[in-house]
Amino acid sequence: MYTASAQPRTASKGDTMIQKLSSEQRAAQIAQLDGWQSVEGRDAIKRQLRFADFNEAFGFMTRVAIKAQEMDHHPEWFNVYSNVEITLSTHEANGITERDIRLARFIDEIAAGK
Ligand code: HBI
Repeated sequence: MYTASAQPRTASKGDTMIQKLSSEQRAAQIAQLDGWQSVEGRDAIKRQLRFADFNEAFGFMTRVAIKAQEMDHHPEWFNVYSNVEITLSTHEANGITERDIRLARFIDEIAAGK
């Protein structure tokens, strides 16, 4: 359950950023990402990442957390030691939107530089 964020949300319900992608759009966008796959039985995408150690994994999570807060769009994630599993979906749209793709692209960029 999300609490309203401190900043007033600029996106209106009609905002394309929070409109669910069509299955064609979703497939095309996922194809351009790195290592993401659809979640079985849910309109969401997930990716597993492995780092050198816990410090690297948590440093990565910190960078993603800062970006997520900036975007007001947050991942669902799970971390055990050097492994991070991330799932992205837009809860307000109950599916994948441009926000998820944008955050996934950011994650791919910083993971590539790890
Ligand atoms: N993160 N993944 C995701 N999906 C949302 O719908 C969402 C979010 N972070 C913040 C947020 N929505 C807030 O804008 C609303 O809870 C008000």
